[in-house]
Amino acid sequence: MNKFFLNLGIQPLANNYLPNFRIKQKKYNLKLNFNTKSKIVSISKRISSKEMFHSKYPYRSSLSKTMIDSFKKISLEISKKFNPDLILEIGSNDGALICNFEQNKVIGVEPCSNLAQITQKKGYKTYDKYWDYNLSKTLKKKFKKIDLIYSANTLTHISDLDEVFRSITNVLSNSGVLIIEDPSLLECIKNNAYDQFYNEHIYVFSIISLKNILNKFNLEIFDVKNLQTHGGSLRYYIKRKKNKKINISSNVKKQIIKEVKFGLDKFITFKKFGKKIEKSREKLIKIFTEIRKNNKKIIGYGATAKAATVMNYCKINSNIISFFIDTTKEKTNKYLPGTNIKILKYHSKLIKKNDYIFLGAWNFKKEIFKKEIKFIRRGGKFITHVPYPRII
Ligand code: DWN
Repeated sequence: MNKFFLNLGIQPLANNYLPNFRIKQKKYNLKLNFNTKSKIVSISKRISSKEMFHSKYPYRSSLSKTMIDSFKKISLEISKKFNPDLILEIGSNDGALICNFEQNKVIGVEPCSNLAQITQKKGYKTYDKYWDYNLSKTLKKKFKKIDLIYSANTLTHISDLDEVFRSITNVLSNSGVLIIEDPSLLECIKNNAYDQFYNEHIYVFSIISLKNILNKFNLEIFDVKNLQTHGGSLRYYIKRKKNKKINISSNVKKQIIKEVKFGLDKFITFKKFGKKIEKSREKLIKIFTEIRKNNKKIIGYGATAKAATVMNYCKINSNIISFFIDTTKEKTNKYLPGTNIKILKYHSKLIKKNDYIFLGAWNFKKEIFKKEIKFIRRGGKFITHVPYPRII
């Protein structure tokens, strides 16, 4: 049974950057549910994949050093630990992971054709298709044996999880390994990171909920790692249950215990989270209003899907935040979805003139602080809402 615990208000599609804020855009009521049986947290309104992931999708995973480094590290680990003959990446984006492998060792699947083209041009076999059973049949016919499947920040974006895993089990070899990584529900709830919930993030997994889903497909988690990426993610290492050659690490039990201790299997935890988020909103609005009362300027750093979610939930407009800066070409000179706040191309000069910067990309805080050391040294301040609204 799905039980409602938080209403994040009327939201646009979080990656729908428009050249004019007056253009009418699709909006929906963003509500979060906890399923008391499967323990999965999901958003109530599902938007079709075609509307979200298309030939103009703006998000590029290779635009941050943190992500490049993380993908490099896991690529080395994959080669060293599993030495696969053929790797499949589901949701290869602009190739931040697959570019670490030789072209004949890896296949990408990326439905956003603008992104798929980037890796196709570099000689990587990339299917610009949605991950589904039909595609898995095509791959099985063509490649016979895929011994490693990797997918980061993608499977939680697909509504039909049964089809996702049925298709994976269709192509994964018997001794094959599936590695998936996504934001950790535990970290989201602990850090009050409510902006991890928006139209693209249909689910936010915990190990408890993922285990329940995998069970149906005779898959099991044999290891799990906590990552710093995207504000705290989990990387799950998965195999077929019948493959007894791989031992189950004690990390799996430890993570389950951690989540149960925190109450991720109980509705009351999410109910309390919902109340905390309403307070978080009030506090953030208060911080912004007081700064503006003193005629100080605030800009936003990182026009993320998360920032769009926060701005729309808190009903913040350009009277509060003058503009956002971002390095993504596809986002600049457009507006943060659902707001009249313009996004300007990142330039250090734009930072200098301001007093406060709201961290839209709070998940890259370390990387950004390092880059903006001059702003910090001359007394510039950052504002964040994670784990609670404050000025840094
Ligand atoms: O799952 C998803 C993740 C992985 O990425 C998607 N549903 C959509 C997207 O979410 P997001 O927009 O919240 O992602 P990021 O990775 O937090 O976006 C960072 C943004 O900040 C990018 O637009 C690039 C920008 N940026 C910047 O301008 N300067 C980032 C850094 C580190 C910088 O120095």
